[in-house]
Amino acid sequence: MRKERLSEFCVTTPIYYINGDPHVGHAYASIAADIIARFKRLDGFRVHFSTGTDEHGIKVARSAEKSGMDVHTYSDIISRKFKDMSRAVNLSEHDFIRTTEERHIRSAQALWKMIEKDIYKSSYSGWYSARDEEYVPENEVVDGKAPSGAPVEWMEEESFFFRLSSYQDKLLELYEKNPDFIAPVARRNEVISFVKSGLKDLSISRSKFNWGIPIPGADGHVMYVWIDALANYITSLGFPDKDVTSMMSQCVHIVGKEILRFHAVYWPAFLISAGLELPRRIFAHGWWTSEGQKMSKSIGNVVDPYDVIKNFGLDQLRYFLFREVRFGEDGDFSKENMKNRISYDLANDLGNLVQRVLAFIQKIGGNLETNYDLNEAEKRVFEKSKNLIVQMRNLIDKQDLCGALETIWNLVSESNKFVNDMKPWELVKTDTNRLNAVLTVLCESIRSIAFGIAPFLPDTAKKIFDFMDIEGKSFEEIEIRFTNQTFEAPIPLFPKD
Ligand code: ME8
Repeated sequence: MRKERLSEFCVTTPIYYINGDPHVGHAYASIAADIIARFKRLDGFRVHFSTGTDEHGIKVARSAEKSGMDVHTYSDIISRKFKDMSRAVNLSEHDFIRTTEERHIRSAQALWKMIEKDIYKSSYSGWYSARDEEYVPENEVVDGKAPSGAPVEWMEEESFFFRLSSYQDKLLELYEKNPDFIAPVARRNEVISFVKSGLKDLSISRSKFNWGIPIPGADGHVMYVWIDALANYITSLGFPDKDVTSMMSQCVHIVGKEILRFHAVYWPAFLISAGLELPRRIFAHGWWTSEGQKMSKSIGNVVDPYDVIKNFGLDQLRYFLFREVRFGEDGDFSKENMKNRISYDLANDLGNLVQRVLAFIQKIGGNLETNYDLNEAEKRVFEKSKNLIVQMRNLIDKQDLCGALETIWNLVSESNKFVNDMKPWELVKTDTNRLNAVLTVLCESIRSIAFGIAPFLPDTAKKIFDFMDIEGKSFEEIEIRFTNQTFEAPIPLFPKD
């Protein structure tokens, strides 16, 4: 029975700078959040899933200037490209937020008011990296460059500061009391040592520059782009008009490792200062290189998700990104590896299992009887199928997306082996009872597999659901046993050319 009130869950992607076109790195973070959102929805949760674009700041203003467009037109055009990418990679987001929207400006300003007790005015002078949108401490600048390799420039201006230094102990206590607040563990340790090394107050406004959210009551000052950007998460939940406490407490922020500090240090400090609820977890994922090199426009090796989808297929991309590399680690995007994954894991293992079993059932006219006892071998596969979602639940809650795929493919392999061992094409001539048992177990396994892959490969799962005449709307359907089922003749899921 469905629960009266659904449990809540929230997952977010970083909001992307609109200083260039979307590439596979952006698609990666977005698809990760989508997989988690889809899994939770199938598992009966009420899910809030947001993504969007980060449109203020020097970097965007300069890109607009370079393009020759006014910054509003420029923002509309590039933000649209990110929205189109969301469609192209089949995101199921509820909200695509733009930081130039009125609701967000109101929200960021309301947040500012709530942290005002920790804000003071002074002046700033130091090195700024526009590419990272970050001040760089003097001792980290080498040969005019930030640690990220981005050039820095000298800035001097009147600025508001946030008393970050007074949050050092509170943050360390937060990490201590909530060991899962930052994941993976190695990244958590990095954040803890950064905070232990001492926090300086943070400059959170700009006065030499106006492409940003105006600071309430301080003419000539706009918000530092990161305080503006981080506020997107609460804007999306309806702040300041709605109470965001319960969704925030269940919120997992998926971010790239390079922006973990903003999310795991500055963001909780702002939220504590405002008296708002903290998210449940910040998960930092790794970076993709392309054919062994950093993706860069000048090298010309930036992976365009549209090209990959055109050449290999969307579900193929969604599978590859999360099977090839453990989520949290860095990976290399290689076409050769992608071809292999598609050929072995998708076509040979999954495609073949579905094809051989469902085509066989269709050939013998379906109508499987279910009045038999399962023998040991049959029970093993049957139990494994039943446990698949339980195992996945645990892994998805740890954002172990690769582990979840491995678990599914374990069942795919075991099911293929079961077909080879049981030889239904011989049983059809010798033992109808056993044949029914074997085929029913295989249907259970394919159905569980279809549910398991649904968050990762939604189109492929839908095809299997259609072959088997299943709705595929909730994991609860796995509890319904097959009786007298007939099937459509399946078309190959991953045709080889
Ligand atoms: O940092 N590999 O935006 P951004 C993997 N606006 N992931 C990659 C990647 C790659 N090569 N390149 C980008 C910002 N990403 C801020 C965020 S959030 C409140 C504000 C992904 O356009 C990764 O998730 O630079 C990274 O964190 C995100 O895109 C950064 O996008």
